[in-house]
Amino acid sequence: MTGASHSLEFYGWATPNSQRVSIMLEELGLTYESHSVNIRARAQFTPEILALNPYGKIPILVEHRAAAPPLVLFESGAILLHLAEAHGRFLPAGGDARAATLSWLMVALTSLGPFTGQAHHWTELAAEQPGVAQSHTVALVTRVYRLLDARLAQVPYLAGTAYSVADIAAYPWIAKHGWAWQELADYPALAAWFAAVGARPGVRAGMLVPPGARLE
Ligand SMILES: N[C@@H](CCC(=O)N[C@@H](CS)C(=O)NCC(=O)O)C(=O)O
Repeated sequence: MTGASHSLEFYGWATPNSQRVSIMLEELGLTYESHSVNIRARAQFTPEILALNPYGKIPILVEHRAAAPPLVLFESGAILLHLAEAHGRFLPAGGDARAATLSWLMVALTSLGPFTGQAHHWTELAAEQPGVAQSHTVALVTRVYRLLDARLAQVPYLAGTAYSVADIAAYPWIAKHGWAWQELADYPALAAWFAAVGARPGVRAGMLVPPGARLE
């Protein structure tokens, strides 16, 4: 739990990158204030948000500290790593286990998330929906799903035996499998992992932050 001199403010919406951080906050049992930034209403471009993240994106985490200026963090991966290291949870401190966890975290950060986001653009959001763009981006996601399914047929969690930031970074994007025309039934090990991770109280709670936020 945070102390009175060390409070947290979370800025997010009902989006996968945002849910990564709210899941982590809930998994750690931290107290935080949640601010809604409705990206469909372009709230990410208000002066208040741009002052925190000049990229104009969520999630953002502000850590108020007694003896130092506030620490303002953006980029979901950077926030996950900061919280994992600050609290000594969900990321091994060193050695092979840490290296493996970071490898799978990077797959989630640099392939699963961005590829699914691009697929979603072409399958649903774009005014024009060229088949070549759809098939290209969906194929990129399919390759990642096959990778994750094969991995999870061998071990219970992405990093191996322990639940980690890699699972937290991947889960909310797998929840959006429909964005990239994926069927979880085609990936039995990934589907079993998705059910197990999704049953965790911290994950269930984190997926509902900010309260009432809806992307559609
Ligand atoms: N690499 C960034 C991506 C953040 C991102 O793209 N956030 C989306 C919501 S999931 C957003 O703010 N979109 C609004 C926009 O790009 O204007 C991260 O992992 O935090």
